[in-house]
Amino acid sequence: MGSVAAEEVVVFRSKLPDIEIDNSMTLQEYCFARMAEVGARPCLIDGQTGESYTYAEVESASRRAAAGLRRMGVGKGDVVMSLLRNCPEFAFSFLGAARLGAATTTANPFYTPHEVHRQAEAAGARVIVTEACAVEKVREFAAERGVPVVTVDGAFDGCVEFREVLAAEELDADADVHPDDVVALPYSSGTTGLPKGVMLTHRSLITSVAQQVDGENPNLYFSKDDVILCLLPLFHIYSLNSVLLAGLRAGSTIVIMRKFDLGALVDLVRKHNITIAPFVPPIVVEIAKSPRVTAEDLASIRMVMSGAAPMGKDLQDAFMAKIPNAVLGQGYGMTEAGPVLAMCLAFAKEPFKVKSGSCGTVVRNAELKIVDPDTGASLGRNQSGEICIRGEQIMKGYLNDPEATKNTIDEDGWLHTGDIGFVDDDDEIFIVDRLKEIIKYKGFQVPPAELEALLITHPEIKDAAVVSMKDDLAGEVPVAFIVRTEGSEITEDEIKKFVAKEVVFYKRINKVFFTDSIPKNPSGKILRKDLRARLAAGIPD
Ligand code: 4UU
Repeated sequence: MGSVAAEEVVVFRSKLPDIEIDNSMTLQEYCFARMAEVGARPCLIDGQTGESYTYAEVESASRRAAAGLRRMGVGKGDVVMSLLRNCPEFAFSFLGAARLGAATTTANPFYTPHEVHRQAEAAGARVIVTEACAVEKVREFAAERGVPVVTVDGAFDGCVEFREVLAAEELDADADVHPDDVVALPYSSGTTGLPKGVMLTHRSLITSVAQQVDGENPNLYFSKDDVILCLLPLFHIYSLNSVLLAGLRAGSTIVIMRKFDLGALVDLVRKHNITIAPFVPPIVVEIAKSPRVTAEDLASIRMVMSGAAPMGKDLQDAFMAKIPNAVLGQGYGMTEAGPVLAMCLAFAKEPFKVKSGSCGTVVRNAELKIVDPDTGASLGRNQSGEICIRGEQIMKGYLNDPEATKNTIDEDGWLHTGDIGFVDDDDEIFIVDRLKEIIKYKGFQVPPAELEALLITHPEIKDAAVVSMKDDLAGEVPVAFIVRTEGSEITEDEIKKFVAKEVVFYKRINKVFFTDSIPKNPSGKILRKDLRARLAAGIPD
């Protein structure tokens, strides 16, 4: 039967022809391949301080960071944890580690100590690079494990300043790196369970970036003259891949913004003549709605990209009315997919006409299929099913978790996204639902399993289930169904506070519904669909 089904696979491809991708080099060689041409051009600009680094300076800083990290004991196969808001040092450290054949595991500096420790421990971090706002969170862990802590914004007791790391002589030669060595190790819960280390190799990231910005007619056309706003957090794969790495490869200027603020954003756009603005839907909403932001403010922007969460047609149309001269479209990514599966073809150098609400067309040099989630049968156009992707850009697997890897990438090499969507007559992809349990708060991952595991540690909670609820501002928020232990009168407020102490702000429980039991299937799996249906019907208990 397997072979019959295999013959019937309907494969969707880009409208752009495949290109030659040399993914046998290292990621840093690939990103700096045009150094002779761009060396003296501005590469990174720190939006806050105005400090600017040319391509040659960024390359040199990455060689010095490599040497400095090596002095601290980092070598091939090791992991550096980057716990930073956006700053130039993020790039120096990431590229420096890559030169040593080490991987960077990125995490949110606003994580709680508990969240940071868990990831640092699981990833086996050898050095932690962080900043003032997070340094106290890692102290204890670092001391216990003998892990050096590097800070980018000042001196702290017992920590090394990034300045000192950079004071090293440039690394003479990069480590001998194999294309299948891991270079980035972001954490994602994927289609189910707890966050896992996603092994992205030099080969996967080069392939992904090339699929976007390389070729005679790049799908995502960034040029040397473009100025890209790096506002989305670099610790998330969207910004790391499609802003930093893609921007470096294209020789563009990248303006780094630490945190979102509409006024500051407008100032930066005006000051630096930003041409490309990668956003997430909540930012698009805020700009579309703000009477303070005018078309004139944003006049230099020629391209606005949205991704990481759904953007409906209405929002897209409302935003386009605000900046009529820019192209607005979506990218569709998933950490495990390398991350980009699909990109708006109106972003191409020779653009195609596209529809509002579509999340793009599958990238070139890749195959996409839609399967019936129940039967696994491959579906044709305009039929909704699970989106699957295949190509050299996808992850090598989850770190130390062959079981989860096998459940995500099947034996034919197809990565199952857990997203439900269809491909229309013009090869455009529309996402309509999600099969997987992940909740996306403004594009950030909130893994229900993590919150459930935490909730049931409370002595007064017998059982718990966390599902998403629609929210105008955040897109989705986590809500909990709780079964109290007998005699317990624990309140909604107490439960919310209990969770809030342990998790980053966007994982906080928004609402609690008390119930007698959590619906489960015979093997004990929570029937989230039933709970979501209860919410939708407005009768949660
Ligand atoms: C509806 O969100 C991401 C990566 C996003 C990305 C990356 C590079 C966007 C554009 C780009 O250029 O990764 P994760 O792992 O945090 O979350 C993955 C999930 C997807 O499976 C899907 O459910 O986030 C959702 N998602 C989207 N949903 C991502 N993009 C979209 C989208 N529309 N455009």
